[in-house]
Amino acid sequence: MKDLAPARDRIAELRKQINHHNYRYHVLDSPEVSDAEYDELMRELKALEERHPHLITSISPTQRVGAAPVTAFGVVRHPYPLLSLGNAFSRDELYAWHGRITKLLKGQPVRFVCEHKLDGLAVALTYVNGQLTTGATRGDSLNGENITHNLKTIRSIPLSVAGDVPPRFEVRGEVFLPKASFERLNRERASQGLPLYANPRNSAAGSVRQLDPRVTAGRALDGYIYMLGYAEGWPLPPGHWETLQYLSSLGFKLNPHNRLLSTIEEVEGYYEEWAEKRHQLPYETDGIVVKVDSLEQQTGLGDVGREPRWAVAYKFPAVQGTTKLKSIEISVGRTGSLNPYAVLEPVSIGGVTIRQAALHNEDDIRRKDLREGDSVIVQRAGDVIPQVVAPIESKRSGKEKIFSLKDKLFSKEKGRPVCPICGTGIYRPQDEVMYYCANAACTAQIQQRLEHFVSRSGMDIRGVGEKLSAALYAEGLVHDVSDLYYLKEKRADLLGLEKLAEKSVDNILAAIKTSKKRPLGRVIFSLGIRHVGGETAEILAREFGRLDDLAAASRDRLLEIAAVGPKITDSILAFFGQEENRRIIQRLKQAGVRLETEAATGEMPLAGLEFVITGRLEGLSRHEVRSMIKALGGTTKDRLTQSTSYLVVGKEPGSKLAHALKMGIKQINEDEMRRLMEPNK
Ligand code: 5U1
Repeated sequence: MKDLAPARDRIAELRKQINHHNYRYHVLDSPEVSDAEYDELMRELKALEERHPHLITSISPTQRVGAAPVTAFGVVRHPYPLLSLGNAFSRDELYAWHGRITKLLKGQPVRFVCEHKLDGLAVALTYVNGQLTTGATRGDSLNGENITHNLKTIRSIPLSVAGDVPPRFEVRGEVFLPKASFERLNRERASQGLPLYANPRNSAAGSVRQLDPRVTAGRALDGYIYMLGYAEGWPLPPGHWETLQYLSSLGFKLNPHNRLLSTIEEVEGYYEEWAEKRHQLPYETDGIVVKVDSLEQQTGLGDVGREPRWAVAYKFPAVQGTTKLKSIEISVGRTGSLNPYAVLEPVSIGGVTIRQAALHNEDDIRRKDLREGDSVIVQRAGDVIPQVVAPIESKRSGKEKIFSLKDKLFSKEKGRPVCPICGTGIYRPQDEVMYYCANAACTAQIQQRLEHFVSRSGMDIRGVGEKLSAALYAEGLVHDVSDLYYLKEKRADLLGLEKLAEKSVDNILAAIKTSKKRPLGRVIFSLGIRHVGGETAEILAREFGRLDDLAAASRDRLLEIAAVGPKITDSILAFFGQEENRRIIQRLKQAGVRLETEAATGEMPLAGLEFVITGRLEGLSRHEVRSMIKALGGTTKDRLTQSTSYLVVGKEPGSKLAHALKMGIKQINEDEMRRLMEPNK
């Protein structure tokens, strides 16, 4: 008989390590290894336990599914456990899974449903007599947290479903925070000195598990349903795919990229397609889920532990890695904020070399206890700026340096900390986490302000990007944003700049001219007033109607606006109190930039028009588009009807596009929508 001692010892060692990492991750929020390294340990343990099943105990980390529910929310007992998924980390493992199921199914033909595996929070929604009665997290698979009130704030979750529906049924899905909302949320949290969320998954969980549903409601969460949990006393369709179509017909939101495939080679093709394209998706995904379509075959295959045999998660290559934090440097933002960033020993993560990562503010660095010279876990999440997740404390030598922004920027010559670009003194406003350069004329600030002004979410001046705005400034053609509108007088100087030819110069001048008619909310946002983001700018535009009225507003008047607190008020007053800013606004006005809302000028170009939106728009959030349409006299709806005037089609459109084609509803893209928004000429 073979000696079992080595396997037993290795299993014990792996369990110890995994339990330690679970504790660091879930309890201390201070991981020492990347997700990929953790997965590797878990995989080795599972493989050993499969080979030696008599060594499995109920307290092995492999037997645990999810975390115990937080009782503050109330506990929901799931009538059927919410299973988790086994993983395949390579092509070989996918084929091994396929081999196992085809053997068990004795060579019967199998069809597969492929879906994206979202990095969010798994939820179960129960409907009784067509009404949403309970929404719960997975919890420990049998008992979840009751988060009904919070889930009800997510617009894509139907509160009721009509028609021929089972008297009691449960659907399961994933709630997530789209990447853009995740970045926005973290930016806001950084400016408020709050701890940042490490990834969209944590932020979705954090947003849904709020005791106050109003907080959840403010977080732009979304959700896809991925299966029917159960349907009491109801004949089920024979396959998962048809069940999904049925759920879609009831109004549940399904991922439009789900696909029904006939061979494992096609499954592999689906995986490869999305391994490549996943960074273009508006949400985070860490792999695909492959499910056997036939429910009869699913039942035949059954479960192993808490994982169904009939499904597997085929994971994309890791997006975390470990490297060295060489130093922490400081850049200057458009408001003069001094932004620390990490300079890393180059590391390849998911095929992209990462050299730098955002660090947000000094408090965040302290909270994470990041030190110059540390070994760190770095994460890349799609288009999101790479982040340093945590230091690996166990790898410290003692030579690592604790970071202090003031020490870093200390000038011996001047005897105090100074801006790294212009050498002017720095300051930290009361109750703020950021330090600022005190010189509004600092070169770095001006360049950043220009870049912000011309950006897509700003005045959207196509053709004037980062490089050209830097060149315009360096050549002395533009000193502040208002100079852009006088460039036509300097046409000859533009030729040759950044290799610009006649045609490009014409296009740029035309784009600058077009931008004169951007809605007032955009103009306010583009001015770069500290703490005034896109949404606040929209609110200010609606509230005041004219930039002059906003500039003249008193402290009391500003504080009357619900969304404007003392911090934003102070910042607005300081901005318009500066002579230089008033001069810039005067020049914008003289150049013909519209500084009033359409409502203020009586123009309502969208009056009487009804819009439905599908897919992701580039420069605007859904919320911004809706409020812009409303401000211009139009209405938005969630569903297509005969009275829909236009379907606005963004990137990755959903099933509405096909419906619009069938119903003969006109479709327009984002640019066409913007053109409609321009005032009647
Ligand atoms: N898309 C998708 N995600 N996901 C997660 N489908 C899906 N199915 C799951 C899980 C845990 O579980 C079932 C296969 C039971």
